[in-house]
Amino acid sequence: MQALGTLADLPPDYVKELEALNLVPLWPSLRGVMPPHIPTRRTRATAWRYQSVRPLLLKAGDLTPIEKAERRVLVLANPGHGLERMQASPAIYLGMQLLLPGEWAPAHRHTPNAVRMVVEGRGAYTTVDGEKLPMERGDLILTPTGMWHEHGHDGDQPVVWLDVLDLPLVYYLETSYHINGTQQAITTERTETPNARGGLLPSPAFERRHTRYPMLRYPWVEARAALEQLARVQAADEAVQLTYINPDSGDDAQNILGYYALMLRPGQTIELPARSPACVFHVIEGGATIRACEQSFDLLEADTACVPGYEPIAVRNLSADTPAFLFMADESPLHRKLGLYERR
Ligand code: 1HN
Repeated sequence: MQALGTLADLPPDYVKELEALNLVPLWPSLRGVMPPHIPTRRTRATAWRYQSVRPLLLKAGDLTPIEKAERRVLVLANPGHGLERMQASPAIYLGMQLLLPGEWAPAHRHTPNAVRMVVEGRGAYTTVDGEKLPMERGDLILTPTGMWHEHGHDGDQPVVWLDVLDLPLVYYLETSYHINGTQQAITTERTETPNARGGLLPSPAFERRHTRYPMLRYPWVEARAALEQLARVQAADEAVQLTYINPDSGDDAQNILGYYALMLRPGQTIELPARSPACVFHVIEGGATIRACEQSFDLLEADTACVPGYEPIAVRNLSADTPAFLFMADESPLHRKLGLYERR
């Protein structure tokens, strides 16, 4: 391939003249922005151990009162992007949030979409547009774009959850902002939210409710039972995987990031093909080895890892006797909508 001209090939006076007019020659940078065959990825395969994060998060609880933090979070930042950018991948933000008994993280709404995966503790709740949602270990709680949300905690032990947001993308698009609110009046309080089950949807007053986000809490007990049921009927060498969907439309639960629950049978290894979106693994129960980018991470309960796009990934259950349960997040809804989704 013909090597392209560089900036140094050009007369300095000419380059200065361009600069003064906000002009840039393309050819010295063309290969950089569009390399041959495979994109340049800043995202590095990275793992965060809960055992290391937890004491530092609890210390943040001592050091910084909730009033001084609003959201007491340690961000899982990918060093490949630079820690100050607070991103795990091009579109994924990850953080571990701590709420102590009696604390309240005040109401706000914002343009980025968020979900919470509950890691530890009982008694906390998130109120989303007036709906009070209990937070139990492994539950997935949605706070979609524009919806009011606040967190409270009636229990007696610290509660920790993993926040997943599409903040890096929304920020890049110069569309990220928030609005503070006042404590929401609770319009819906129930421990059991009506869920889609067995292909059936609640239809109060004989009408199907077509709200944009009909389901805001995906209880882990339901997801786990569905995985076990799928494992019973599916071929032993196939991945036992469920997608968190909007039960009304059948689409992904959110517009930008995709969320999945994965069960690894005892001793099972699954090989995921190289796909364009970056993805995140978080262990709910058991343990798993993630192999990608010539690295290998043994993840135990509540550990989290991310892998850049365009890399094949192997996921192996660390145990030969018990299943492992993982939560996954990826950028595939975004890639599909943009027509960039690729599987190699
Ligand atoms: C946010 O609103 C929450 O509501 C958590 O708990 C993490 C990170 C960036 C921007 C907004 C929350 C966040 C966030």
